[in-house]
Amino acid sequence: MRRADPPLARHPGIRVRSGDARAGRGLRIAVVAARFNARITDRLLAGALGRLEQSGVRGQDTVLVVVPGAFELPFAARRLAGSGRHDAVLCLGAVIRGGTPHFDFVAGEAARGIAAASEATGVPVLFGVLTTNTLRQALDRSGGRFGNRGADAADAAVEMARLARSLPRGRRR
Ligand code: INI
Repeated sequence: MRRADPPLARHPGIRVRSGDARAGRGLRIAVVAARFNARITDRLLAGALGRLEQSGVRGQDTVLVVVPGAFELPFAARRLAGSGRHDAVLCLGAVIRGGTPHFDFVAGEAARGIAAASEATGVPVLFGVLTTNTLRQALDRSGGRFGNRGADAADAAVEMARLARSLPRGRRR
């Protein structure tokens, strides 16, 4: 737990649990990618798959599911997370604001549904969905000057999958 090391130095009795984003070997990760705005989501996907490979996740342990748009991400995420076959589900999409309220419905439902899929299954479901005002902003965040949110979400998937394996499961309600 690198970032919190200084505060912990004063509390030596505290046990820390955190996941290591570089420890992907042996993890089974499902990736769900939206086709809408494919120019952007292809870049997010390339970033995510590259980062998963770098972290040690094997190709045979990775499943890719493609859905039409961000609105459909929660459906696939819920099925995959509930299957018991994946340690984490990584959702990738790009919602770019147009001139109508459509953006708010698609982005809002994607976020709500992805969180609900994780809550319902106890499996980490990651939000690698760009919500931007312009195409330029989306390009900047999908392998441009502000990094690649797909790769960032892949790091978070590995970290959370590792953390999930180390945390107590608790009683079922
Ligand atoms: N889907 C996206 O992934 N991004 C968008 O920006 C978008 N916009 O703007 O319309 C979008 N719409 C499609 C939506 O996700 C569903 O696929 C469609 O409504 C069918 O349910």
